[in-house]
Amino acid sequence: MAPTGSRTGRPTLAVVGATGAVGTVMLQILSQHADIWGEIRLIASPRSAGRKLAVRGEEVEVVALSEEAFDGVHVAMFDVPDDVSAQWAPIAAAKGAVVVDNSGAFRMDPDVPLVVPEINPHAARVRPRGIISNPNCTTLSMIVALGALHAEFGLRELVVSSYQAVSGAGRAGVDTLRRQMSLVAGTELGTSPGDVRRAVGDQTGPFPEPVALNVVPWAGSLAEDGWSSEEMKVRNESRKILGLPNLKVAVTCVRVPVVTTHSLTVHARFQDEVTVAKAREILATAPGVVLFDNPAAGEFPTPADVVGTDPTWVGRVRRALDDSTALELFVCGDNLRKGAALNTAQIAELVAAEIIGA
Ligand code: 2RA
Repeated sequence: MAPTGSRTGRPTLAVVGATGAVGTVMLQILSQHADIWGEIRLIASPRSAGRKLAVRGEEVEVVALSEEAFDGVHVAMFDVPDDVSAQWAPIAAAKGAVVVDNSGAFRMDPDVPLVVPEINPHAARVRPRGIISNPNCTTLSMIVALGALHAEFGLRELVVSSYQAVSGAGRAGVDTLRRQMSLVAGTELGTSPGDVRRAVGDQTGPFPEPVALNVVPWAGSLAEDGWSSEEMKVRNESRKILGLPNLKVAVTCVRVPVVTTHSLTVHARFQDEVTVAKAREILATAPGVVLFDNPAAGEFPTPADVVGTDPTWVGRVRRALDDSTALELFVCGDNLRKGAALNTAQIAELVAAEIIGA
């Protein structure tokens, strides 16, 4: 085993970005999961240094991001903007930490594995740069269910629409929705063109349009030919995780007035004929997936019930009417948990098991 954690002989974990929306959930998850870590060091921008945050029932003081902050760290979970990860993840790795990074900085780097423990846990062991990437929350909100179906039927094509929660855009996204909701609550707005826009004003936060009483067909930045960066992430990451470099993928990303939990409609076409009975059997038994699908009883997943839970929830399972090789699904996943903090923690736990067993 590599050098051990200073307090208990177990690996030392650093949480970089501990004060953000995802960092907060990371600390909750670390407090709920089996206590495998020695020291848990909380790292954030110098602005947050000195704050105390609760983890494992103890108050821990946040230290400022610096090279020394990684002294003796075995595993570092990063949830910071792309440019901060691009600069600091290699520094942490050079100091001997295995970095599990939730930014977009390294996801498509061929020398950085992109890992979902239910699908490709083996990939986490091959990390030439000492960095493992965590997928984007939109990809993660559907990919566990699709990985299970792919293993049985052989995936050929995906056509996806997302219904993304505002917390995907961080605390600013949540603050924006709450502020706009307070401005439109109890009014008759939403009945004439532009009335919502006039009520909420120019402060649309991280979104290009008002999000209260609205849906916004946009997430991320402008990529080539009218696609958004978010849509390209879902395509490229799905291909990499599933090991299907030529998978056909068409995605439209939409922001909806939901605080937390991304939803997606998925049209998935496979190599062979599918049956709903077999698909249901796979989804009902796949690790990390809950099948909740009884429309006759009004039972299907919705963000209001899925938020705060770990699994990928699947409902509305149907065979395509015009293609016996395709399934239609409605999928929900908490974008801050499995979509970010949970998957990152699961990868870190895989690495810890490797370190402890070495
Ligand atoms: C979003 N998927 O929902 C992004 C965050 N990573 O905006």
